[in-house]
Amino acid sequence: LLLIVVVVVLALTLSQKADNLKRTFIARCEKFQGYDCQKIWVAFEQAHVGRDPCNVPMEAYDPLFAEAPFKPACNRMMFWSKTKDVVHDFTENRDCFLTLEDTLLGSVLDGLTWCGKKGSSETFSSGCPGWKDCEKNPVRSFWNGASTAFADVACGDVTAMLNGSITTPFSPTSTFASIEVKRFNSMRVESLNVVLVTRKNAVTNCTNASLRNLQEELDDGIKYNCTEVAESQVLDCSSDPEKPCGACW
Ligand code: N1C
Repeated sequence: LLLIVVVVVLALTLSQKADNLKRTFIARCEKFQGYDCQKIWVAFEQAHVGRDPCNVPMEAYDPLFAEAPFKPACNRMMFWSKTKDVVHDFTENRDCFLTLEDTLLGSVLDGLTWCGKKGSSETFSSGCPGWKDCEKNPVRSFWNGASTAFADVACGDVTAMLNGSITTPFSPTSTFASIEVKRFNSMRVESLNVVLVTRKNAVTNCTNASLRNLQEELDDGIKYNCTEVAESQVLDCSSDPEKPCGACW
């Protein structure tokens, strides 16, 4: 009897997790005005439900991206790599810049894990492949597709916050390097402005070798700038709404 109870409780908690995912999805979605969140959920589901969780291509999310498109915000678009916490601390407090996580789909799925299973019509939120377990897992394909679409609409002066505390701030395996930079189009993008976030024990500056690779990757015609900025200065600017965005660094 005890075994049956344990099994039932376990089954309930597992299935509840997927319900939680839907609740989180809808609740986060409803913070945005003018969208049909049920319809967006259905478009999200169709990308992974019933599929082998290691065989979800990026294109599976095209109907989802069509339902809630990424709108260009010229001169305000912010990209990042290995600086997730500081960049979002900044964008949450100030309206200067917009990251992918500030868009509907980016904010709805940030930090979540999901997958389907062959022969099942459910969404699971545990027992899913990790980022590196297989290339075409649903989470990775979503971020690859979303990063592609977000970088495709980049325009004007674009900013990227990179991490000055690591030896390779522009890492070839990052989403920023492998996808976003390659999508910046000189017809739309005027310049790329790197904000290299440093700490007291900074190991990197703007002369870093990986940043030379970044400049070479850029489409001809896109201007490049790099500024070393102390993390404390970024955080100060986050907490000082009076300070004009242009005076942050
Ligand atoms: O691989 P990264 O950084 O270079 O990816 C960051 C880059 C940003 O400019 C975003 O536009 O790619 C986009 N992006 C996200 O917005 C995002 N939100 C959450 C990429 N990945 C994102 N995640 C998760 O962070 C994702 O699950 C993956 O595992 C990390 C990648 O972070 P990174 O290596 O610091």
